[in-house]
Amino acid sequence: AFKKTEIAKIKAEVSVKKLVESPNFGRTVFSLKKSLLEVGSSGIIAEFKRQSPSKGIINDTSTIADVTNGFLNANVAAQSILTDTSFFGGSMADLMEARVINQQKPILRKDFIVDGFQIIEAKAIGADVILLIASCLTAVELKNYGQLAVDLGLEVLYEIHTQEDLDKISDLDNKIIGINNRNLNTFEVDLENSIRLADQIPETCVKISESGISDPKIITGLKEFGFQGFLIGESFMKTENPGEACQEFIS
Ligand code: IGP
Repeated sequence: AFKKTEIAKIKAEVSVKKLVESPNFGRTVFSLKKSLLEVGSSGIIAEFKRQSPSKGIINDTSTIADVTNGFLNANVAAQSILTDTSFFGGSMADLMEARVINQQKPILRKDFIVDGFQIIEAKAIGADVILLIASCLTAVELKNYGQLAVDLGLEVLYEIHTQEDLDKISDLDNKIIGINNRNLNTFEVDLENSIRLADQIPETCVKISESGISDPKIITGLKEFGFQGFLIGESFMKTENPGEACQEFIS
């Protein structure tokens, strides 16, 4: 007879095997870094977000297909898709559906990654980039999960909110760093947070400012501090036509 732990291990191996055999697993990913640094890039990573713990329902009418097409038309640098269900009402099905439509720009799997399995899953559902939130993980986990993602050919967006978060990331050089303007505990948004932490990040990194960006003028300002990427959800999603709102923002 098998022990419980042995059964769990076999089950995990079977499901990993399934993921590895899925058609998306072998695809070549689109590089977020490349897309953000391209000449003439809008720098905008537009997020599909139905709801959030801080705002409740943001949009429950727009479909993932419409929004994906709209964002691509607006010439975003990349798409972010929440796959967390309990807090954000997202799903892996959303990401898979977007991947079928989006065959040209990187897709970020936006979720709380706390297990290597989710990284393998990310590749299998068609994501190009995973999010690692420094405040949710230890320095060792950040390193190991980062390495696993790279081994799978994925890119990593390391999200920080404080200097302590930044200090947890080893070998900062050449990494993609996102500064979240929203405090995940209090939900308070402070755009100055990006500016405060900007010069603590090496020049070799790609710098992204996340959350609370509600006006194109904010982007102009952030660019002066070296930001190359801008992660925007609510400003687009709260409108009836997120794609159009994104287009107006960019032009
Ligand atoms: C988008 P906003 O304020 O434009 O909707 O923010 C994005 O930054 C935000 O959804 C986010 C997030 C996260 C969500 C940033 N980090 C971590 C869930 C988990």
